[in-house]
Parts: sequence; structure tokens; C-alpha cells
Amino acid sequence: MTRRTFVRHATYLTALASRSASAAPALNPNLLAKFVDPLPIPEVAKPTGMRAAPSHPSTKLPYYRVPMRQIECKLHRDLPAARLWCYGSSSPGPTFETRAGQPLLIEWPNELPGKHFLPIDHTLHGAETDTPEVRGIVHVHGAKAPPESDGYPEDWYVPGKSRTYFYPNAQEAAALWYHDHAMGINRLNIYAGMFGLFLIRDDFEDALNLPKGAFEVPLVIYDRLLKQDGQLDYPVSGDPARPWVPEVFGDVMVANGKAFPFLNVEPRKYRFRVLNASNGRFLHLALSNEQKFHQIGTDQGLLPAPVLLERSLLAPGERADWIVDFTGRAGEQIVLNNDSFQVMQFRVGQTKSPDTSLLPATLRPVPKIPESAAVKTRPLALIEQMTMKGESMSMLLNNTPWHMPVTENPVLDSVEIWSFINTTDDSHPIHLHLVRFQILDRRRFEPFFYQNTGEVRYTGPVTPPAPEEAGWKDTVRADPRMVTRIIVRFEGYLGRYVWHCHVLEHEDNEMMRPYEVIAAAIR
Ligand SMILES: [Cu+2]
Repeated sequence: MTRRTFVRHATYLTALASRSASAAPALNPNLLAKFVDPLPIPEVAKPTGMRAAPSHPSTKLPYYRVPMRQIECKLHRDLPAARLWCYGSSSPGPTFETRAGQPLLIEWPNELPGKHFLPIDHTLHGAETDTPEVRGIVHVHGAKAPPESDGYPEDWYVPGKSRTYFYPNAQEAAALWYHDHAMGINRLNIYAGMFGLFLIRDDFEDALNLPKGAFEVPLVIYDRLLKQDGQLDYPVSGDPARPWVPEVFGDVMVANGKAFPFLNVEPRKYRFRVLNASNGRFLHLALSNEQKFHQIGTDQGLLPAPVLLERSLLAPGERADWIVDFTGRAGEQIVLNNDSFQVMQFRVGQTKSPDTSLLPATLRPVPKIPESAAVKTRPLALIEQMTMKGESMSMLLNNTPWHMPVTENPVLDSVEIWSFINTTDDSHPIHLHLVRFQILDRRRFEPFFYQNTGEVRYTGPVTPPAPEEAGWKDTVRADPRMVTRIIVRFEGYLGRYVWHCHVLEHEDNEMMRPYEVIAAAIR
């Protein structure tokens, strides 16, 4: 048993202990009826009018208003309604349907109540006792947005306040998503339900004639712990002064806001826009009939060509664009599984509307950025700090806590290689704001030698990214005891952004750093 496996196990036991001590007992998910709720499809956000563009007041842009709110919503037919926090009136919030090159404005008013309902750890940076309990700030994950609209974690605001953000959408078709990013409580706000999809479309994608309309379905998948009264349960450590836990793993799989839902499908091709919105669970998704499916896109858009898969691995924050063909499966009931957990069920009906959609042999070229284009390589160590008792204390990027001065300062439009040297026993999904990047490779190394000498000694071969990762990415798995290299062109805007681990418990405990895109002259 590795230390991490032990901690996972210990966390689970702690969770059970804390859960049985809480007001309502823990829910045994095996007692919940499976596949009794239809898969909800989040509504599409509608603009409420036109407003002046920030830099060109004569240009009017579509204006959306989507408040952060508390709602009551049943996560399953047989459970009482759960208290959730969300955007608009559902969790996931409304899906934004946007076009490349068509900018828009979104106002995100904070209409949350004055008290948090999940366990805040006041020892975490940014969540001290003199900081308001309830804070929100929205980040559109994967958006090439100016820094003042990116949702910097310290730009949070309290109930009664609001922000209007400008999204230029000057980027290729992709499935982005929006979620909370408030410093020190991000994991709690997202667990409470604060996320939704933000789809960008463009003419290139339209011309491919992929399945669309009712045959293109968002699948936002995440795990939760629930109590018997239907409420969310967020585990705590044994120390009331420091309730933070290093990871959260739920035993109830939720898709689009329902536990174990079903979807009626026709025997034809479907496109699924899959997002792993879990706090810490890595998804390994497969169909119960061992049917293969194609992945056509990743975080930042289409792959060069479809990749045939029988299993799809998605770290928290990652997206996959799938084509699943139910042709010839009329009458079958197919379960989407995540390891040993059931997620949802597809019920294939008998009738089929004409399917004129295509699965093209080639999709969108992804021109490789040559390594020779890089002006700088940054070795960035991923570190887990332990207490004397061997418990996780905090996680660090580049061995540097959040509050220290910026160390990553790429020049606008320059290319850099970032080399994540993961000394820990965990896989960390690393996300850079603002940019898209390509994965170069992964390679095993000796963590102990590195920690003693600062030198990377490789012990394995260079492994290229899997075919389904070989497109434009914004989140990459930095696997344990591996050096993972990405190549990035820092396009878009000057200014302050962040990069962080997308395991939310890590992110909230120092595994996030500012970075700054600078002009060449001031370097
Ligand atoms: Cu991490």
C-alpha cells in the first residue's frame, strides 16, 4: 500500500466518521434506485439585451445576467431536495452557446446567502477568519480572456456585489466551462454546484456536419458524498481547527445534476460533450457493452482525426468530445461506467430519425509547435509537504507558495516549454489560464535523487502523449514520479493570470501560482 493509497483510505474512514457524527447519517448509494431520473439538459443561456463594449462604447454586445444563487434541487427521485449553490437556477448552470469571433458580456451578480454551508478551513491562505465567508468569482476555464475578466482568485466579491466580464471568444470551437475560483474556498463553492458549460462554435466545426441539436448532448460528470436527507456531504479531517482534507472522493456519480440518470437515445450517432467536474476523482469512462467510441476533441477543440477508444481517461477539469454510434443497438440498455461505479444509462429506442451527420476521417489540423521555437524551458517542481506524522500539509508548484512574487513571467507571443517535475505520489492535472498548449512528452525520473541534488535523472523512456491528448489542451495530467513537458505560446493579453492543479483540494492549499505575461521590453 503506497502512502497515498493509505491516505485515501484514511480520508474515507475520516469521512465516514465525520459523516456519522453529522446531523443526518451517510447515504448508502447502493440503496438508491438506478436510472430512474431522466438526464437533465441544462437550459441555454439567453442574452437579456445589448450593452456597450468595454473598449468601444459605440459597439453593442450581447449582455447576459447570470446570478450566483442558492437553490433547492433533488439529486435523485427518491431523495429530498438538496441545498445547492449555482449559477442561474440549476446546477450545472445554463450552457452558453457562443460563436468564435463574437464577443459578449456576462454580469455575474453574487446573490448567495451570507453564510457558507460547507466546512471552511480558516488556516488556508485567503480564507482567514477576517475574510468574508461567502465569496465568489467566476473563471471561464479555457477562455482567452483579458486579465480583468479572467476571474483572478483574489478578485472575489461578496453577496450584494456584482461584476460584468467581457469574453472576446477570439478562439477556435471548443467546450469551455465556467466555475467559481474564490481564493481558499473554491473547492467548496464548486462542490456546492457552481459550474456550467461554455461552448464556442465556429464555421470550421459546422462544416464537419457532426451530430447536432438533440443528438449533441452535454455530459457534466462528477462524484458526491450525500447524506440520507439528500444533502451534500463534504468530508472533514479529524481536526476541527483545520478541516481541510487532501482529496474528496464521492460514492454517488452525478451527471448533469442527477445521480445515476438515464437518457433515451435513438439507434444512431450522438455527440457527447464530456466534462469531468469532480473535485478530485479521475474518470475512467467505458460503456458496459464494451462498445468502442470515438474521441474527436479535447480541452481546446477538435483533434486532427478521430481516435477510437474503449475507455476515456479524464482528470478533473479535462474535457472530451465523443461520437458514440448506437446504430444496430435498438432495444439495448447500455451503462456508462466509471471504474466500478455506474454513472448513467443509455436506453436505445427502436425508432431512428434520418441520420445525415458524419464522423469525418480527418477533423482539424493541429500544427505542432516545434521545440526549437521555445525561448525558455522552465523546470517546475510539484511538491507535497508533509507533517511529522506523515499527513499531507500542503502542495506546492515550483516549490513556492501562492503569496510569493511571480516567478513565471513569459513574454507576450513567445513560446516556452514548461516541465512539470512531479515528485509526489499523485497525478496533478495542471491548468494554465489564458493559453492553449500541446503536450510534448512524459518521462519517469528519480524523485529522491532530484530532491537531494536538484538534478533530474531519468529512469524511463520518453513517452509521447496518447493520441486523444495530442490536440490543443489547457489541462494536462502531470503523473506521479514523471516529468511532463508542455509547449505553450503565450498569446492574447499582457497581465496577471494563474496556473494551478485542478484537484480542487490541492488548488485551495497552495497548489496555485500567479503568472504574468509581460512585454518584451520590460523583461
Ligand atoms: Cu494536485
